[in-house]
This record gives sequence, structure tokens and C-alpha cells, in this order.
Amino acid sequence: MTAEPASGGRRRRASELALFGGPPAFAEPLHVGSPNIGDRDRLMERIGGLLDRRWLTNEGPLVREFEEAVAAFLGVRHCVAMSSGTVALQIAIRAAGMIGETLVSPLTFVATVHALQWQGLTPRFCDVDPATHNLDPHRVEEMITPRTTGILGVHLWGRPCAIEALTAIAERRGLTLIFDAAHAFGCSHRGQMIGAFGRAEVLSFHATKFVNTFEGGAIVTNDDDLAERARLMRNHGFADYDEVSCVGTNGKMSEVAAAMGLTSLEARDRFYDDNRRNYDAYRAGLEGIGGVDLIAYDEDELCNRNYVVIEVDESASLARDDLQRLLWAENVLARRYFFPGCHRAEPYRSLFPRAGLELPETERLTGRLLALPTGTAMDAASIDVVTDLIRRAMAGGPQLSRRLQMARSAAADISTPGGG
Ligand code: T4K
Repeated sequence: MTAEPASGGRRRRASELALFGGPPAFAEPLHVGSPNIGDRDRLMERIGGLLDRRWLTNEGPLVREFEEAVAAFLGVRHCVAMSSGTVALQIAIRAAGMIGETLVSPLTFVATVHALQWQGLTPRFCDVDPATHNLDPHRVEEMITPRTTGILGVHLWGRPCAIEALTAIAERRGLTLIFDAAHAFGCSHRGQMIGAFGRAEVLSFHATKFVNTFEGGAIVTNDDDLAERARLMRNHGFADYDEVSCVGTNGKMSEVAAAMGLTSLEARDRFYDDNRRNYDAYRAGLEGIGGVDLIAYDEDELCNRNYVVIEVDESASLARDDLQRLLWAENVLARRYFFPGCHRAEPYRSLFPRAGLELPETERLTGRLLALPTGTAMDAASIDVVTDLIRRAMAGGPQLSRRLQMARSAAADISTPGGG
């Protein structure tokens, strides 16, 4: 499936924008995170097989095959598949024996931080490097106290953290280092696939991810003991029939999820290619628009480019939120990932009301970032329309800003009791 521009790709004047009453540029919504889907026949064949076997979950053959395929692809000894990336994070934290205070980036999906809190740890928000959007190792070093026991790095947008610097800090200061690699499946760092760094890395195979299992996740690690503990914990602690060896939960991946995972994995070359094509089309289309910067990926590394993210800075003639409003009216459902930052989400906002003061880069970025639709559902023609909308919006300048302001006031008026 590809997106269908409703305007037939025709360039539109500012007065024709949907926000001001024109028809939307796209008849159907374009989603950030629209799933990448592999070969349907192969998927149906696998689903037929699991139904015939009557083996639906609990370490079935498809899950084992998926785990082996992921471990081989990443060049890592163990892959322990889970029901979601969130559960995989929770189990990784517990299986690594983490307790106490852990330094974590606030510029991430809230699941990263919730996993620490859920396990009874205390997240300590540490600012990011504005160039990479990942933990700034200098800030990490400065924030370590006698209570610090771990670091949870996030390879945001699939761009690797400062892995060497964080590893050196963790070793020197005796901290446990794990990575949230939810965005980074299929990405490499210095020629080595993400997955083998730190004590463990956690993948997400959610529907919106590069490779998906509908819902799913995994812990990948070269640590034999950690992998063994994680396997027990994901299945209620069962070491054998009737033998429970530790506290556990239900974090198992189902067979139908693994069927989707194997089928997605087989299609990964197409996913890489489509995302690369989309990214290049965005880069060409956004070229030269003042105040709008597309985040860059390292051309020397393997990269899934599953997130196309722009930074809209103060020099742009429209603010990020106005641009988003304008795009939504056109059915381009751009997302403000990860606004407003985890430190401003509950319970962290109440627990750490002053956290923002120590997070200037995060605060700045959460006001600027906008994720645009990509993935196999997008095509270059639709991206041309999207980038043209952005170009027009930015060229509309103060006049467009005023019209947006008027549109906002009118909306507020309507929602006010007694308003017109
Ligand atoms: N760590 C990081 C860094 C993460 O980004 C995530 C998840 C996790 C950990 C946790 O992993 P999981 O437990 O989820 O495996 C979405 C995803 O639900 C979430 O998995 C993902 N990160 C996050 C970045 O995006 P929301 O709250 O934005 O979901 P929602 O419902 O708004 O959907 C996202 C977009 O995808 C929408 O534009 C609609 C579109 N979509 C979604 C689904 C499910 C589709 O087009 N088709 C679909 O089937 O969190």
C-alpha cells in the first residue's frame, strides 16, 4: 500500500491549506509508525502451521526459530523473546540485578523510565547531547553519586549512544550498563550490530517498529547467566514442570507473534530500502528550508532509518507546534516525539518537579522535534507532497502565523461556553 495524495500532488497556495478550509492534501491519514508488513502468504502459511500443531505459546518452535534468527543476525549469543519491549526492559533490569538509582535519558518513550520505576528503582534524569539526542556522557559522569548503581542508555531513533564512553564510565565506576535498543534493531555501531553492547540490550518488536511481531520485544545479551535468569522470569520462574525457581511474570512471546517476526525479518532488506528511499526523498525535499533540519544518520553504518525526525528551531518562520497543526489538517499525522519529556510526565513531574532545570538540552529539543511518516506505507510522491507542504508553511511566514493565531482563537472561542 502507498499513500494517495488527495490533491493529485498539485502544489497549493497557503490560502488553500486545509487548516484554512481547503481540502486535505491526503484523503487518508498518513501515520508515523504505520507497520512494515512482510510477505502475507508466508505469514498465513506459518499461522496455518501453528494452528495445525496446536501449539500457540510457551516457548513454541516459531519463538525458538525467531530467537535463533535474531541472535544470528545481531551476532549475539542470546535472544530471549518477550511479549513486549516494556516487559523485556522490566525483566532485563531485574535479571541484571539492578537496584537503587539509575541514570536515564528523559528524551525517550515513557516506557523506558516506567520500567525502572515499575521495578522499584529510582530514575535520575540526565541530559542529552544535542548532536545525538542520546545521553551526554559528560553529564552522566557529573551526575554519578554514591547512590548511583546503573545507567540505562537509549539508542534514540536508532542512532547509537556514546557506547564506548558509557562503557568506560560504567566499568570505572562499577555501574551496570544496559541499553534500550527499541529503535535500533538492524542498526550497527562501528561495524557491530546493536545488541551486543552493555550487560544487555532490549529490543521492541511493536507494530510501529522496523521489524514487528504485532506486539513483542526481546533481551539480547552475551551474558549467559543473565539470559538464563531472563528466560526463567518471563515464564513465572518455572525451571521445570512443577518447579518454580524464582519470582517471575508472564513475558512470553506467542507463536503468532513469532510467525509475524520471522516473516518481517525475511523482508528486512525491502524495509531497509524503502526507509532509505523515503529518507532520501525527505532530505531532498527539505533541503534549504530555513530553520528545519532533518536528523542525520551515519552513512558508514547499517541503519534502519525507521524514524524521520526534523528539528524546527527558533529561526524557522513557524513554530514546531503550528507546523504540526498545519500538517494534521492535511492528514499528515506528524508526532511530537517525545514531548514533553519523561521528566514532565507523571509520576516524575511530581516526584522531581525541578528536574527540568538540569535538562536544558532536553527541554529545548522537546520543543523542536517532529517525527514524519515513513516506512513501507509511504512513497516518494507522497513525501514530495509532505515536504512541499512544509516548504509552503515555512514560506507563509508571519502572515501564516497570524492566520494560525486567528484559527486558534476561533477554536478557543467555540470551546468557551457562550462562545460563538
Ligand atoms: N523504549 C522506547 C525507546 C520505545 O520507543 C518504546 C516503544 C519502548 C521502549 C517500549 O516498547 P513496547 O513495549 O511498545 O514494545 C508507539 C508505540 O506503541 C511504542 O511501541 C513506541 N515505542 C512508541 C514510539 O510509539 P504511541 O503512544 O505513540 O502509540 P500510538 O497508538 O499513538 O501509535 C503510534 C503511531 O503508529 C500512530 O501514528 C498510529 C500508528 N499505528 C499504530 C499501530 C499500533 C499504525 O499505523 N498501526 C498500528 O497498528 O507509542
